[in-house]
Amino acid sequence: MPHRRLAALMTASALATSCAPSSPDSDGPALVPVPASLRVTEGSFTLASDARIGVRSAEGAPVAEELARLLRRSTGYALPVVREPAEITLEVSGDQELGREGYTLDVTPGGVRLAAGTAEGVFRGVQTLRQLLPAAIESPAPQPGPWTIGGVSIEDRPRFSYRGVMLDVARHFFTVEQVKRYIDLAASYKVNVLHLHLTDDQGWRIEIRSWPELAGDDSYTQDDYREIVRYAAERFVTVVPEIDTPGHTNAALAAYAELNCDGVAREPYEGTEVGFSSLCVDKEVTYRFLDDVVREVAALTPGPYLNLGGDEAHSTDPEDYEKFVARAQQIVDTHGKRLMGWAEITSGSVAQHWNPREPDRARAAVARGAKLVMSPADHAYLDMKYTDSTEYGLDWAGLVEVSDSYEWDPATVVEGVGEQDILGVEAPLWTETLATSDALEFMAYPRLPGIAEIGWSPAAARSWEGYRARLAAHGPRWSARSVTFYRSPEIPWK
Ligand code: TNX
Repeated sequence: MPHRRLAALMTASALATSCAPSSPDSDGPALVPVPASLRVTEGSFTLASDARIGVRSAEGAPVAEELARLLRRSTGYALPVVREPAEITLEVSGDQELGREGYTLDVTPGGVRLAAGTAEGVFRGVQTLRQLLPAAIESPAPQPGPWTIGGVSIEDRPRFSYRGVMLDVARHFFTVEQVKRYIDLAASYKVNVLHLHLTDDQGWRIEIRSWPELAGDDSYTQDDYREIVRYAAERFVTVVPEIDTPGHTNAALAAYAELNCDGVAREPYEGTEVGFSSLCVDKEVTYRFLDDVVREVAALTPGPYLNLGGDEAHSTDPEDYEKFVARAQQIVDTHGKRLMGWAEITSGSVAQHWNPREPDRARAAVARGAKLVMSPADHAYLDMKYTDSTEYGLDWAGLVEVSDSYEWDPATVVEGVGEQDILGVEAPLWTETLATSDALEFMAYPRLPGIAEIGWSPAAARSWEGYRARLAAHGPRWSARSVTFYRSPEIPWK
């Protein structure tokens, strides 16, 4: 190995230089999100066929098993999980120093040591470890290797606690299997929230037992939804269910005549217009309906948030809108959840900034004490076309090339809204024009990893030049996972 021989010949001063702090953004391995701190160290580690994965705590064992399952597929090695230190050691220390999601990762010729205060932190670190290994590690079938990782010492923790993706399963329905794949890919980039847009004018996609006509054929049973929640939780991803109200409700208004002010059921809708539907604010049945829906969805949802949408209620009188939201807030409180909604919502703990033309709404939400999730459509909307010849997508917020999706910062995008007002970021994927997993992936990759990095990495640690070089190395990883992605000319693909 020329590398080893070279290392042996190195003088002390050369060694000192090679161990000096380097910039995680441009030197060293192509990690996305870029870690808070990374130092390239001497030597390398090669995973051998008799390697073991060691984990002492019961808490870390499921993460170790998941890592083993992943590495076994592409290496073909046995990789037993043992309850003692081994070639790859995962450690859950209980230490709070790096927060709930922070971790340290050290690769030396002797082995890999990944430590965190929680199993969640170890899981985030495992995503880094995957990216340190050659791209072929992502293959579903055995590959030749060698499985070598350069020496590195990483200390990492997120900038924001909420790093979400939103999937619109209402405009087009996606099966449990399709959602699982979307979760899996996003979790590789340390995304920790899946916001599911479950209802809209075009469809109601979750079974509500007390209102059985809401959900049609293409929808989740309550067991399906539980399975999504369980699968997400295994990856330390929290599901935030959204039941959009009082607008975006044509599907409910078509299923139940009594929900309409005029008592006449609406026709089902398959178009892409927004803003034409509204629940009937003055009818008591509206709140019985909402209470039933929130009760059932809350009972299925372990996460703290319940999202009631609130966007584009152009057919709801503004005074009625306020009345409705106040009642909705009470209902969500009663069922033990925190209300979340789009920036229009006039109550709730968390509001989501989305419309670049309406920064006032974001400022108003902060003024009434809400935290913000930042999803400015001209940067973070994965359904915007990349260029005017992109096959899928919309362009109402402009064309969003990879650089546009990456070059912004949550703490400066809305004047008057700063770091302390922000819970995190989210990349929404609306599906008016998207009907297949290939289409979802084409729009999400490569933009989703950039939004994940904006949510995770310190602002000072990232730059477009560093990012595009690192991102290039992810193309082969996506190919190994059969991900359809957009080969943006902005990225020097490997
Ligand atoms: C605006 S973003 C919407 C959605 C559309 C999306 C398309 C938001 C809160 N409302 O209803 O699907 O634009 O980009």
